[in-house]
Amino acid sequence: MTATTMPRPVRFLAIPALLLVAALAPALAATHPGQAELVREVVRATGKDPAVLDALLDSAKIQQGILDAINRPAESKPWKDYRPIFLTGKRIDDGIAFYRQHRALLEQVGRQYGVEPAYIVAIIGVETSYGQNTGSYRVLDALVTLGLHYPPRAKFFRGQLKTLLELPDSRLGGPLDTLTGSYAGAQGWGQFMPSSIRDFAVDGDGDGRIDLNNSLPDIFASVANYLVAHGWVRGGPVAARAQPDAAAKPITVPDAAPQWPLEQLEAWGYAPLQALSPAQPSSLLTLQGTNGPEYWFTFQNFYVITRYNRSPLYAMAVDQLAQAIDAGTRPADVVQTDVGR
Ligand SMILES: [Ca+2]
Repeated sequence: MTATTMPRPVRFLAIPALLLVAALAPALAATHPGQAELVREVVRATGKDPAVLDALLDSAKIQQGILDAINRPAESKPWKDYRPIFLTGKRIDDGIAFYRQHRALLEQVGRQYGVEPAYIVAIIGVETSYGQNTGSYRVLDALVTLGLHYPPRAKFFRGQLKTLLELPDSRLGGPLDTLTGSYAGAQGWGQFMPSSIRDFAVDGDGDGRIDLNNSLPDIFASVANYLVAHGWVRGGPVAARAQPDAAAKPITVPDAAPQWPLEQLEAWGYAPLQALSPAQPSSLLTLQGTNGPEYWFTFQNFYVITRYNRSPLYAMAVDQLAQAIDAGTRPADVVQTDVGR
């Protein structure tokens, strides 16, 4: 389906009919199903001009490519196939170069928020290859297509569309109808959805605006703030290899939230390969590695990364990319052997 197949509002009417048209205007003006109600809600919440909102929504095009993208079967690659996509030599080298180029700002933001800067860089690296690929879909098209024309996900995406329309101009990187992003409407170097822009984006450079496409201070501070707001522990471990013994108890967990003190997992037959506090709240993750199953202890900060993207493989890729970037940017006199990696 394309926008040209949608019913269009009647443009020409005899003058005597104008009063009647005025009475029916909201119903006739709606280009998209549910548009009138959505505009009413945004006006109620913000006092924005309904004519401006309607004009924005009228301009939104349903994009088949967006519907195709969301309908693609969810990726269920094993770790051995997922890892090579993100842990490429180029992505690691680019991350090291990026860190070196922006070291002062990254380390200042890292100190301010209590987030190791290599993790800020790694998230930006996995999301958009350090800002090189922030997405070319018009955000308005993406969220109108998924929010108003795709019932299976309408609840979530209509909410994101409503939030986008409610955001003050100072929280958008430019005029709303020019914004681009992923097929799901995520924007900027860190791929923030509108609700994340509303709740977690910050004005790092203090110019009174938040620009997640053009201001590195805003981008770095927003990613750091997102992590902190979801419980990042300054200096805390993320993940560490576990070595099961022959009688190790099989463990499945509902998500990556820490479930047990590390010593409980040890008692069940999983030995750490590096020094870790026995009381450290932990969970256990099993991955299909190149050489068979890999067992990992995961900790609070791993869980926090899964708040950015629910996939544990994503969180593991971010952790390993961050480790590689950290190893490549650490001052030479403090280089240590990272046991177990
Ligand atoms: Ca700013």
